[in-house]
Amino acid sequence: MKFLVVNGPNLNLLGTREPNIYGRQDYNALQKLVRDAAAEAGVEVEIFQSNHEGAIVDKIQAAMGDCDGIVINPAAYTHTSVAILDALKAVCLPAVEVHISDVSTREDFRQISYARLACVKTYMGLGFEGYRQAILFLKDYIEKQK
Ligand code: CA2
Repeated sequence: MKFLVVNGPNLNLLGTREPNIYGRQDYNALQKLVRDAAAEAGVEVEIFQSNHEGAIVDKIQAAMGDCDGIVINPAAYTHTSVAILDALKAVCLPAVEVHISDVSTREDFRQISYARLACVKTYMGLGFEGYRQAILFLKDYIEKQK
């Protein structure tokens, strides 16, 4: 079983600013947590980060036939991107949405999530741990579908 983990714009800068919201750990630490969680779940993982909406759409499309599920933190594109929503719907792969912060308690403009409409579950406000839980949940979810 193989999962694609997608991270959207500016998440490559984790650990450099806003530690009160996103913590002090950097993007390398996040990638390590994701790889460790995948090993724990016994799944293969590919991690992708981009600051470009079209590149994220291309990567989601490329997952069709190559991956069994997607974990996605679309970052700011969560709140704006119908293109990412459509790509998630088009590939028909189970997807889980992750946010490091608890977007439900933040600004009004963060209250809409387009990506969520194509996701089977959302984890938010758990810091990096949300990615681990998403990977474990997705493995379980896919096995139950069989
Ligand atoms: O909480 C999350 O994971 C978010 O997806 C993070 C996005 C934000 O736009 C979403 O509303 C919630 C922002 C990621 C920006 O990451 C930064 C990294 C370093 C310094 C500042 C921001």
